[in-house]
Amino acid sequence: MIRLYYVPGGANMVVHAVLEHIGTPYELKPVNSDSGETQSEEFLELSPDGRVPALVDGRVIMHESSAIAMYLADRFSDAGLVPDIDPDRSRYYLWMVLLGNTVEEALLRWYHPDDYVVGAPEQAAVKLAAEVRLTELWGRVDDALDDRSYLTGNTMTTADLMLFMLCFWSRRMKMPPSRWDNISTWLQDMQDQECIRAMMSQEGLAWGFAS
Ligand SMILES: N[C@@H](CCC(=O)N[C@@H](CS)C(=O)NCC(=O)O)C(=O)O
Repeated sequence: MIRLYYVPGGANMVVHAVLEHIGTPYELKPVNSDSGETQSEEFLELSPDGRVPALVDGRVIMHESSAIAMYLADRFSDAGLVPDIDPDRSRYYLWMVLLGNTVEEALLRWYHPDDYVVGAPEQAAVKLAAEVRLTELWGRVDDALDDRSYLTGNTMTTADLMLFMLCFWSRRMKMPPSRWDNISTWLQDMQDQECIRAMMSQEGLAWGFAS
């Protein structure tokens, strides 16, 4: 059976929502990052950076949320999480990579500036720069939602589930993504999606949850 290693509210959220949407049986395995479990020899074999999510699917062992989400969406293609007609498909690749390596990276700088620079003033500057960058990126996401209901077209894909996780992480920032009109409308729809509701409830999360 597929096994997903997670911490509540971690980068596993997108993978968890994908699994819920697909409806295949899977097992959730909690990992305690505070007790150092993510740095254990056993876990590092699954995820060499010592980070969640990690996924085991038979002989397949993966880390990196966007890569795992795309793998599962392809493996269970009947679930309809990957658009198969261009230009939606081209937008899907663009957003999965941009969300995973640019938006998520800016958020990690905001949450963990100590991973990037030493010293309190330097860390405050990294955080501020991350907020500025995110403000620009939310504007681009909002533009993409201007003439379509979802990020890549008119059906929900893995890219929307990835974006939802990143919006959730950003909800307490000075300029949360919900300030943008199209994102706000999209967020209301996404919060009602069955797979999002199931993932949030199983991870003990709510939109007002302070992490
Ligand atoms: N780029 C990675 C980021 C993963 C990541 O930063 N995970 C955090 C939780 S959001 C983590 O595992 N932190 C626990 C730790 O560092 O011990 C991904 O998207 O999978």
